[in-house]
Amino acid sequence: MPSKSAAAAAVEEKKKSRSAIPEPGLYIDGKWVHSSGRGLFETRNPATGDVLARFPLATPEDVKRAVEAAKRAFPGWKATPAPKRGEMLLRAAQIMRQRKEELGRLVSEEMGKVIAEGRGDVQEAIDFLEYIAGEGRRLLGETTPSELKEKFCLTVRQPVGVVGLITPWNFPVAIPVWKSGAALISGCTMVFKPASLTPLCAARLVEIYHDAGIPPGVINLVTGSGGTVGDAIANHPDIKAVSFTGGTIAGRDVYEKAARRLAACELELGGKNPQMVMEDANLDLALEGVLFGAFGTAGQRCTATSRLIVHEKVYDEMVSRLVKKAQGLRLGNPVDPKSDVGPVSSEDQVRTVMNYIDIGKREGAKLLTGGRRLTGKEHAGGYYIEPTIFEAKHGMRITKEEIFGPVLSVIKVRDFDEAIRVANDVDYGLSSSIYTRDINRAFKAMDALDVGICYINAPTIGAEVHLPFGGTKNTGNGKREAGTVAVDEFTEWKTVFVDYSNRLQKAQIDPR
Ligand code: UN1
Repeated sequence: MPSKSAAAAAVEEKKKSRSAIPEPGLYIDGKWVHSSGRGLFETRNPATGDVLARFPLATPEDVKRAVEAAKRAFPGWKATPAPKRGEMLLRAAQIMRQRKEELGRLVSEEMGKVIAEGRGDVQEAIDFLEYIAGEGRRLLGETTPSELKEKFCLTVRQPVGVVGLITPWNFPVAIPVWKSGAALISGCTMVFKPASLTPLCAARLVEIYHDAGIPPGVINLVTGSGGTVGDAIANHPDIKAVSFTGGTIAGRDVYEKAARRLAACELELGGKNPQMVMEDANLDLALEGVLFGAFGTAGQRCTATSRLIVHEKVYDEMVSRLVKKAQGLRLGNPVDPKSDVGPVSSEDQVRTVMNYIDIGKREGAKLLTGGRRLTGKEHAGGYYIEPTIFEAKHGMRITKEEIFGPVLSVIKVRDFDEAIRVANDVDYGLSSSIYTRDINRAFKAMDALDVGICYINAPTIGAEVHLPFGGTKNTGNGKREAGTVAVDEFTEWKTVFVDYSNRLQKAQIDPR
């Protein structure tokens, strides 16, 4: 039994180690502040279970405070010339570039993607900031002739006001930047709620914006649960647009709440992305593509390949080579450059993915490789699931529902038409890919696939920021992020008629 002083020392030690864990708080009106509540949650490294930081479980009161700050900041930010706003975004990109290694590592540690992809996440954010900074010198409107003499017609984009951004954990830097970069260049101020698995990445991003000179109140970070903070954002009467990336159920809920008060809403939800391999494909290339598409980011991309649809003529060869390759992937700590695949993001995610593996087995899909959670010494404390491949029949749940983990279903088809039919026969429509050397088929696929993104001879993942991102069906609500349309969700058109005739002219009524 330890002596009293040893026990006291142990308590002291515990306290110290507790206080060594950062607690950044909320960022409201340009300052890191306490929540009005006392609740905290932890963010952990999914490879080890180590606690990285604690953040407030913010209250509806905190959201109100954040909205008030954003409202106060809005007129000044709107009045800031858009090219000046762009300069600040460019500065943020420069800071991010300087801190790329540290941030990439943090992405890896907090979210669990392998380090090369952690750096990629940050690079995607840099790319977008650089791209959208230039939009500050465009934000183009139209001029067009009037039907009347001495009258001038034009359109201008106006920022919608305060916006709410609700972001996921799988791209903890890139996706918050797609949304915040587009909102900022548009002249909006914001309340930003990051996923509860990756608030530390969000806090770093906010610091970078702060250091880049974004004024107080323009960005406000409120951490906590979707049920409390997300709801308060979706319901707040002064939040004019909500941009959400996440699951379909939560997305529909946000959409309904925003719709009730006629706020704009942009959703980017799930996917069930197919890679099709035709009999004339370059199989080596198709093989590399599917390994990256299905098991990159441990399958946790909205764009991840979750179905491999293979022409019967090349099926056996493709599948046997794929299984062998998948078995060679090294599952390990994501910060180790030798790891090919990292852990999934949380215990919850383990449960969901393992449940789908069970469902696959029960519905008669043939497990070709993987299927286990690894808990041995090398993987202790982490959420590791083996790259898993099922031979499945189209129609099984594992071929229709989003799993969001390292689980791939392979499906045999007779021909191109069946491949397209199977590819389209799901409730999602985000990404897709076809491997073929036949240019006619490539173009036919491009036309026939009911999706937002289509790759020819490339995997389903890896979209570039200067093109629109999003999907059809249950993947969203018809909107797109990034690309030339990135500012659409954060701006409204104002149509202006200037009559310089000095007389009352009546459109539609004056004689022609
Ligand atoms: C996502 O999974 O939600 O296209 C985003 C890609 C990445 C972005 C994915 N550039 O795979």
